Amino acid sequence: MIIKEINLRKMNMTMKSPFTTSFGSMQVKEFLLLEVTDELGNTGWGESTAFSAPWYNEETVETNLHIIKDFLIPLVLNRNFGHPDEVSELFAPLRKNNMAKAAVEGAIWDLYAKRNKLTLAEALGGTAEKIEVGISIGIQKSTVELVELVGTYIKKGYKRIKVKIKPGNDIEIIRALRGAYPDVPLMADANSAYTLKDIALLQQLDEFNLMMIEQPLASDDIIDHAKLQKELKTPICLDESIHSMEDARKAIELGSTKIINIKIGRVGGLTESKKIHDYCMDKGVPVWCGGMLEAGIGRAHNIALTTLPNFLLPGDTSGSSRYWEEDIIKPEVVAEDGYINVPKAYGIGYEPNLDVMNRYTVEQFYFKG
Ligand code: OSB
Ligand code: MG
Repeated sequence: MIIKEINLRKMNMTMKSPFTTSFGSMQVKEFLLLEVTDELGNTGWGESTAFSAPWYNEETVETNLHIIKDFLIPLVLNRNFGHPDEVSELFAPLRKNNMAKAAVEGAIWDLYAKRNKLTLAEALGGTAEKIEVGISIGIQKSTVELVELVGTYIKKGYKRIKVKIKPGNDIEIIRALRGAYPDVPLMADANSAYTLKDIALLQQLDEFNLMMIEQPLASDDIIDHAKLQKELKTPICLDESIHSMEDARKAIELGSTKIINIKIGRVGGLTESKKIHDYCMDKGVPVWCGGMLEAGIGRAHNIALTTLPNFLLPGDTSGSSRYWEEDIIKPEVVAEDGYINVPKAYGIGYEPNLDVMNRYTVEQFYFKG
């Protein structure tokens, strides 16, 4: 499989509503899309999950553009790959920039699956025909509005509700949600908003029977999380702190986390995601698939990954219509009663909707081998 052409697009789409975390609010989503073509004319698609500004991690759309154009594309163009696992090996000498690497690697995984007449799920070794999904809800203007909004998503059948918390916006909202919905599978994501000074406060969450608390402490920490976990009944799930299977191993060995959120971009691609999945499965640590407010291409990759057997908890991969007026794939991703059916078509299983895609493309770069 020789990579002969790459088309890189910079996209700009606006979400239906702003998404607010402990860092701030976003509604406009800029991101990169990649289409790779092999010597036989097969194609594969990848999406970068870096945001416009470096608040979730250090990468941005512009740093990804630089790394992809100036370092990654020169490595893959004209190269003959036997298997997509070779891509992350090839990228290993370049430090970090995981979201940039994952976008290129993801496109090559899709290409490989299509060329070999496999679904991406099959190429990864996944078997589930449908996946259970939850929803991640940003910080709202008031607790009353949040409780009402959560109610609408429970009615739609989502299998797990995640809400964002931050200091001053935590115990009260969880108490209100538990009061209104005593039995719903509920969890909270802090996006690193707390420190060990908040142990007593975080212990108050223990009475609400949360499935987990996601990334309560610093994005680069695994030591303090281990201290915190010893003081909490609620399981800790790490998101921002995990960039590789080695990070997962260390965090699990230290007792910093009992559950891992796998995001393909954050860990540098599907090959590393699978390694984390396999390691966690061996250790009896459940994983779930996180989200980065993806458009259709990235969402399709998340669905394929989630078919692996240790994705035991519902992830953040909701239907397209939860984010977008119109998505860039056809058909769009549909979540019904908390399930997404895994597509049967080869590769990511969805076609690019070129009309829609072109309308939201602000810049294109073409590379030929
Ligand atoms: O921490 O999981 C997170 C969105 C942007 C950045 C970080 C996170 C999130 C979400 C939303 O929680 C997940 C989604 O719906 O795609
Ligand atoms: Mg998170």
